[in-house]
Amino acid sequence: MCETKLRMTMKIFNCAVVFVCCMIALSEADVRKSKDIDTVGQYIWNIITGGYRGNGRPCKGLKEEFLKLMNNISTVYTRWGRNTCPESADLVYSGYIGGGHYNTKGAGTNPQCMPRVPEYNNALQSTSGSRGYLYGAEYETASYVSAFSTRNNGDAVCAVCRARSKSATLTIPAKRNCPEDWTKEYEGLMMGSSTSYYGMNYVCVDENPEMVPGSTANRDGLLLYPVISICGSLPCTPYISSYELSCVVCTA
Ligand SMILES: [Ca+2]
Repeated sequence: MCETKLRMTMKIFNCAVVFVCCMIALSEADVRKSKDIDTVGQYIWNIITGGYRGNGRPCKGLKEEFLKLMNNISTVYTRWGRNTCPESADLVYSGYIGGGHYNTKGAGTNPQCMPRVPEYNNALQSTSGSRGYLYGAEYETASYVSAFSTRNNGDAVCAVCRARSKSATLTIPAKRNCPEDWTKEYEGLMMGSSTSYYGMNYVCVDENPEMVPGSTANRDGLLLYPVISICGSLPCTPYISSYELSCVVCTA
């Protein structure tokens, strides 16, 4: 059995033991009669922390197993516009934002976080025939007043981040804060294509964007523009005409 399968089997076994222990606790008469969720929860926690039935059997050591399982839970998101992750997350890799040319048909609409060093597999070097082109991205923020203004034409970067002990990622447009019980990973500016060019998926670019040093030469490629709200079907107020939209990335 390979190591991965063995680890998975162990996890399933551990979960099964926790489940059985919880069932033992829930079978106690006091717990069955109780409608107080705190009482039930305390029984389960006692099981997990080894406090049930003589401090150990059959559940001794489950606290460590439980915490180990919790540490293995994670969720992944891309932090657009930065080389690093927030303190709450580990860096998986960093790279360059890539995608289709702003004014060319046939490109993918979903920007990619391209690794710094690619790996090719028996690649043929050719532009003949039918091929899709993938470019690097530039910030198009000449008229922007914040940190973005000094990044105009800068080559855009990204980081893929793994948030520990979290299981969900949510990007909310037009918000700077997360719902209750969610953790804010970063906030930023909603960016996408210009109304004059081919469409692309919106991305939430960090409010303090980084770029490749010395990259402000205008070489185009995938272009990242601020996105504004337009009144009509979108109600104003509370939305405001032509305001650049914020965004926030949350985990839970
Ligand atoms: Ca550039």
